[in-house]
Amino acid sequence: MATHFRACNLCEAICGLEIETDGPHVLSIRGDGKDPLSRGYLCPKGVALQDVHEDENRLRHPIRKTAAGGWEEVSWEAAFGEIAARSIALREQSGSESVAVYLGNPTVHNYGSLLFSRTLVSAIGRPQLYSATSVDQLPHHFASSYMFGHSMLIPIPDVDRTDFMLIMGANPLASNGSLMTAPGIGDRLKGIRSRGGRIVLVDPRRTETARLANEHHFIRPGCDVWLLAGLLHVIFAEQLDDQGRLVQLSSGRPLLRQLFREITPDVAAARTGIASDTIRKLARDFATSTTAVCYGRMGLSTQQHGGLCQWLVNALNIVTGNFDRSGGAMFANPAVSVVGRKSTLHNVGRWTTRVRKLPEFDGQLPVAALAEEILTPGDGQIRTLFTVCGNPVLSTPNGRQVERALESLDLMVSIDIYVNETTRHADFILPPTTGLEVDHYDLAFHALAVRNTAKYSFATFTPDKSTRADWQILSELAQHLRRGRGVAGLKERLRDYLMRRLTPTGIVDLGLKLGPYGAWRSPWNWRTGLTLKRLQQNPAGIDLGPLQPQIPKCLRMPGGRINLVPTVFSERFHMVEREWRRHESTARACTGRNASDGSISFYLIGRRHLRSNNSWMHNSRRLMKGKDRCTLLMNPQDANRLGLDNGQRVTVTSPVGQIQLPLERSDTMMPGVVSIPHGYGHNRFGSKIPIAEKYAGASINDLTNDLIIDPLTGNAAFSGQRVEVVPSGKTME
Ligand SMILES: Nc1nc2c(c(=O)[nH]1)N[C@H]1C(S)=C(S)[C@@H](COP(=O)(O)OP(=O)(O)OC[C@H]3O[C@@H](n4cnc5c(=O)[nH]c(N)nc54)[C@H](O)[C@@H]3O)O[C@H]1N2
Ligand SMILES: Nc1nc2c(c(=O)[nH]1)N[C@H]1C(S)=C(S)[C@@H](COP(=O)(O)OP(=O)(O)OC[C@H]3O[C@@H](n4cnc5c(=O)[nH]c(N)nc54)[C@H](O)[C@@H]3O)O[C@H]1N2
Ligand code: SF4
Ligand SMILES: [Mo]
Repeated sequence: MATHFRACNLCEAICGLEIETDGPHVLSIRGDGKDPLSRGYLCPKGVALQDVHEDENRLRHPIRKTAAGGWEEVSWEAAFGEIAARSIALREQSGSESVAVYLGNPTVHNYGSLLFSRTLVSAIGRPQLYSATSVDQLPHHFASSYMFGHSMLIPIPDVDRTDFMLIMGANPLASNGSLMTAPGIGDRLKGIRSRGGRIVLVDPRRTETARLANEHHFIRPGCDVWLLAGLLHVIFAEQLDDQGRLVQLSSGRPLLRQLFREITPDVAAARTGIASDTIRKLARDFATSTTAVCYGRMGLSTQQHGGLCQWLVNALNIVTGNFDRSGGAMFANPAVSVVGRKSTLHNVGRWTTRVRKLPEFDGQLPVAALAEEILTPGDGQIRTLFTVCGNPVLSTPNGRQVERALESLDLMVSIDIYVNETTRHADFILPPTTGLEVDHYDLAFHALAVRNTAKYSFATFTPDKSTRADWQILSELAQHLRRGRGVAGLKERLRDYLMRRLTPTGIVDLGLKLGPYGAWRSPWNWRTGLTLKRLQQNPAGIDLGPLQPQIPKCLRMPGGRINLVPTVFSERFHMVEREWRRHESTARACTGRNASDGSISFYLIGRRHLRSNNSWMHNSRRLMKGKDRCTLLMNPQDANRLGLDNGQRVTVTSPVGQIQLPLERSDTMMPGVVSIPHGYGHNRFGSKIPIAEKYAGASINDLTNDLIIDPLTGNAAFSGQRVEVVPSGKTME
């Protein structure tokens, strides 16, 4: 028997786990009370790591699609060889822009794939790069790049020291926090209350998080920009803006004041559905609180005004002085830095998608355009696709179209642990070791955490010699793909060679030594500074203290100051404002009420459950058992108008598709708004995940329209799309 310590890699909370094993078996998984960040917290998914580890349906060998459409095992060598031969031939025929790579969410939860995905990309040449970023947090990166000079300078709410937290479009009690690594967030939020502080939640659903809030306000989906503008209006009008150090450290304040002159609380109230007195009071409470922080997440990013929202969240924190100081929004200072020296300010629009001409950001194209780029004939049409830890059929808009697109490819290769809704379209699936079988240092989430800590996790189990980690697959695949490219890319080859020799562990060792707490930082540091070895001697992790002010040193802006009003945002704001005024009467009628034909149209929003993890943990019985969670939530008033009972099957229709699922009446929903969780829809033919199939549910993304995006950033706008609901069996006119 042995006890192991590691960080959970499933979500952003990176909880410390204490795992007891007996030979190859897991005996128990508990929260590690000594972990300086999670202090013993874990959620049910952490325990379910055992289920992923033991899952018989998880792939352990590479497989190849047979001519009859079945699967056969192949050796790694044969798989790499054949993939490279076919891919190189296709690339020679149609150019490297006909190759695309999609990186899914778990890439970020695995330091090997995070470090080596670039190796695959550069070995292909200049493929079209897509990722889950553009169905998620792209607006945060976009705002950070324009305001602070680097897309990875993401401000984190200092939840442990704040006296006032305004939470918009996030449900940390279900999600465990995002762009806010804060394990045990429930206790941290309770901490605000017990210090005498306040929590205000703004969400079209009265969520699990509302139970911990002092106030909850329903907001019309997609209208947060007006609330934020209204708050700033009041703050400027009543001269509640802070005159401290940030005035010198930022530019554009007069312009900001000017921009929201006309967004009075009455205007904001009419547009958001929140009373004007509430808006006024919220602005005053926020601005006069000793410390305060506004935190806006998924619900604010995945909507048509995602970019504007994240800009205004930052602006609100900055002008009230709640930025880069304890209790406000702050930057982490992780042991391995993720913010390069070079600004990302100009990493935008250097190329575009072919069909809709959507601009690139930081090297990536919006994934809402992936399917049309595959399906539309012409020069540069995508014919080869590599997916790495991703399930775009369920996680990107217009899933049925994505499915058709994948089916039409000449070559598709998936690095994944399951045959699922996406990978079943692949010609090859290359399964990596995962979870308890891999070692880990969290490059991404230490950089987004509410406290500076560092932790290294050894692999709990030594994987079989015949298996490969994600980084090894990426690296070997890259080596094979490079063979067709002659001497070109010598520099990249050398870099790949060095990285391969170093391995992810060696790279992190270097990062730690050279980082802000590192042994190579200065001659005085070498005895006590961080090295991988020293980190490994502390299996629970090392505490590096609370967040510290980082400005102006951390900024990557040419003038060394924050830009409060980058032109792209003010221009977009003017445009949206003009559009609203032009359509004010129609826009106001769109409160999810009647349409002329008698059917009722609703705003659609998504949700998460504590026992879910995007689309891929539905094969764990311990997580899935209990009542069906893939339901349409609807306010009882609306259900009465449609004559719908609890549990009744309903048909939901959007301009791109139709699904059926059971109705759940719930007064937690704002009238006129309905909610469906994402990540379901496992009923597609060919999936090989039995438990998931039993709890198949339906996919919200069979309804979401790929043409509805945030035009500023290219992020998918899932929230606030329109759907119609009728009892199943009744046909729509
Ligand atoms: N309508 C709607 N759509 C959404 C969202 C929403 O709220 N509403 N949320 C969006 C968000 S925030 C995100 S992040 C995306 C997620 O989008 P994706 O990343 O595309 O989807 P996941 O469901 O996370 O799929 C992860 C895949 O990785 C595989 N996998 C798991 N572990 C490993 C591993 O260690 N190695 C490898 N190689 N593969 C692994 C799984 O089998 C699965 O196929 O979905 C987005 N889509
Ligand atoms: N249990 C669990 N945890 C997870 C995940 C999971 O699938 N399951 N996924 C992980 C991932 S990849 C991510 S990115 C994070 C996301 O973490 P969060 O950002 O906390 O995401 P959600 O829980 O989807 O909460 C989004 C909230 O926004 C609300 N909302 C929708 N539209 C609007 C709107 O227009 N305005 C406002 N104000 N609110 C709106 C929704 O009702 C919902 O309550 O969670 C991570 N953690
Ligand atoms: S909260 Fe996230 S990191 Fe913590 S145990 Fe649950 S899934 Fe793992
Ligand atoms: Mo996400």
